[in-house]
Amino acid sequence: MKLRHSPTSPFVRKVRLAAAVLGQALELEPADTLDPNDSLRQQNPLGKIPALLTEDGMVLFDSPVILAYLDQLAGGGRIIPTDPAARFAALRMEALADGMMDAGILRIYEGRFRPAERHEPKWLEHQAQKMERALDAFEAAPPVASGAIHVGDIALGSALGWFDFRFEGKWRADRPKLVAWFDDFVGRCPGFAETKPVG
Ligand SMILES: N[C@@H](CCC(=O)N[C@@H](CS)C(=O)NCC(=O)O)C(=O)O
Repeated sequence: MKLRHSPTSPFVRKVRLAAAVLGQALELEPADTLDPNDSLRQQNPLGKIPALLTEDGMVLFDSPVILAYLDQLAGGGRIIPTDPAARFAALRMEALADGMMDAGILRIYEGRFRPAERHEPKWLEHQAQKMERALDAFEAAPPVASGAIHVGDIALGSALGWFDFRFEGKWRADRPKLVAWFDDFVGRCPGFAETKPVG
C-alpha cells in the first residue's frame, strides 16, 4: 500500500499511527497539494492528503475511511471497536479530534494563502474558538488512558502532537488531565516517535 503524504500533516500521521498499531507496512510517496501537476489530484479530486493507494487498485480518502479500511484489513474490531457503545464513543472522539485539526489547518492556511494585511481576525478567532471548545471538552471528560488504542485515541494523539508543532503547545495551559492522557499515549502508541512532524 502506498500513502500519498507530507511529513507535517496530522491527518497523514493518523494513518501512519494506525498502520503502526496494526503492524501494517506503508510505502510513503510524497505529495505536493499545491502542485496542479501532481498526480494527487487525479487520485483524490479534492487534492488532499492522506490518500491511500491499496494493493487492489483503489484510492481511499479521507483519514476516517482509510482507518476503517486498515482495520478491516486487519480482521476488523482492532482499532474500531465492535461493541456499539464503544464504537460510537471512539468514532465521536475521532470526529472531535479531526474537527480540531480542521480548525487548526484553516488557521494555518489563512497565514499561508493571504498576506498578513488581509488576514481576517474574525475568521481566525472563529476557528481558534472551535479548537478551544474541543480541547476543553476533552479536558472535562478525558479519554480513559488504558486499553486497546482505537481511532479516537489515534486522532487525538495526532491532533495534540500537531498543536505542539504548529501552535507552540499552548493547548497544555490549564489542561492537566489532557496533558496526562497525552503523555501516557505518547509512551504506549507504536510509531509515535517515528512520525513526529518535521519541517
Ligand atoms: N478530512 C480530511 C482532511 C485532510 C486534510 O485537510 N489534509 C490537508 C493536509 S493536513 C490537505 O491535504 N490540504 C490541502 C488542501 O486542502 O488543498 C481527512 O481526514 O483526511
